[in-house]
Amino acid sequence: MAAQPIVAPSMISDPESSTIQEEYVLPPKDFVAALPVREGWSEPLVQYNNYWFRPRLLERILLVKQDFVPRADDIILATQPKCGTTWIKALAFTITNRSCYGFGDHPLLTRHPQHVVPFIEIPAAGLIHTDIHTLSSPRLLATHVPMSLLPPDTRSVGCRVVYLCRDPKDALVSRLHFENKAFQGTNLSMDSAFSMFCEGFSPYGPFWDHCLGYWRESVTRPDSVLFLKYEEIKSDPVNTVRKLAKFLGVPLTEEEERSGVAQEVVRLCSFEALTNLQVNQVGRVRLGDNIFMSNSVFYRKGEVGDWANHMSHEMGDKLDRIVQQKLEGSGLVF
Ligand code: PAP
Repeated sequence: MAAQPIVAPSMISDPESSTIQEEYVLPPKDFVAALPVREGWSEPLVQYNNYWFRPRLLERILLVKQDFVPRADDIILATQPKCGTTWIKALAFTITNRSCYGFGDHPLLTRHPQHVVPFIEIPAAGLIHTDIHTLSSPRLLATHVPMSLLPPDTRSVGCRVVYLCRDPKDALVSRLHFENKAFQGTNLSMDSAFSMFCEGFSPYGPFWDHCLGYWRESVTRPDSVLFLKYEEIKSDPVNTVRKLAKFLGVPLTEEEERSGVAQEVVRLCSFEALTNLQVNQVGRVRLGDNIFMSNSVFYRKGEVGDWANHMSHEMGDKLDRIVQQKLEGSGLVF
């Protein structure tokens, strides 16, 4: 892709932190190359406006911030990686398209959830190149971008955003497994991943700031931003489907309630059902021009509390204390 200049105001403020950082008018590659860099994860990360990113992805994020034209009826599924992106993609896709497909011949029986909802900032996500600008409305899109780096017009035009977060301990364990499995040659230990994560150094981290940005937005604009937790969906998936359908403007009808549509959606999108399908066991997900991940890498255990099998209770308590302190006064708790 040809480098394009980032035309941006010289100073921007980040609502998720007190950081004020200068933005330069430079081609993204050069701009990103000049940012602070730190090693530790499968690839060095660069820091921009308080957050840590893979350099190539940050280039994309900067371009998207400039080029993405949001539409009022866009639905954006926002997550930090490993917090349930695959699941929320499956649920939102099934809910919003339920008038088009029956459960017997549903696209999710033959397509990976990552393929049916494209990422805004990751080009060609999915098997086929997906140009999100040519998708018909209403578009269902996904992003890992922090609230402060979403194109500002997503707020002004009133796009609906569903944010899904997860207990940071489980998100960290999931991240560690993903890094070691998906990126050849990576062999990170729990100890080193833990200390980096606790310092706020992780892809798209600090974890807590990412959550806080969307949390605050959901408090001030509850009609536009729905804040969900992985654990809540696990404990009451049927109610989550109802809540999601209502928020997305397609509430379940009485007839649908009677015929158990919410239960069907939950079943189709469940970890057990998806991992039993061949499409989720073999093949690859395209996540960028030359980046492929095996379809199965997005499924591991799909459980709440698996952290206890991978870190000590002292570590768990320490991370809880850090997160509690960072979220203090916000009303958000894990
Ligand atoms: P991404 O953000 O990189 O796209 P994401 O889907 O958030 O990936 O992360 C995968 C996690 O979601 C895995 O968690 P685990 O490592 O703790 O097991 C994966 O198992 C879980 N997951 C994927 N699909 C589902 C599902 N249908 N229900 C519940 N959890 C799921």
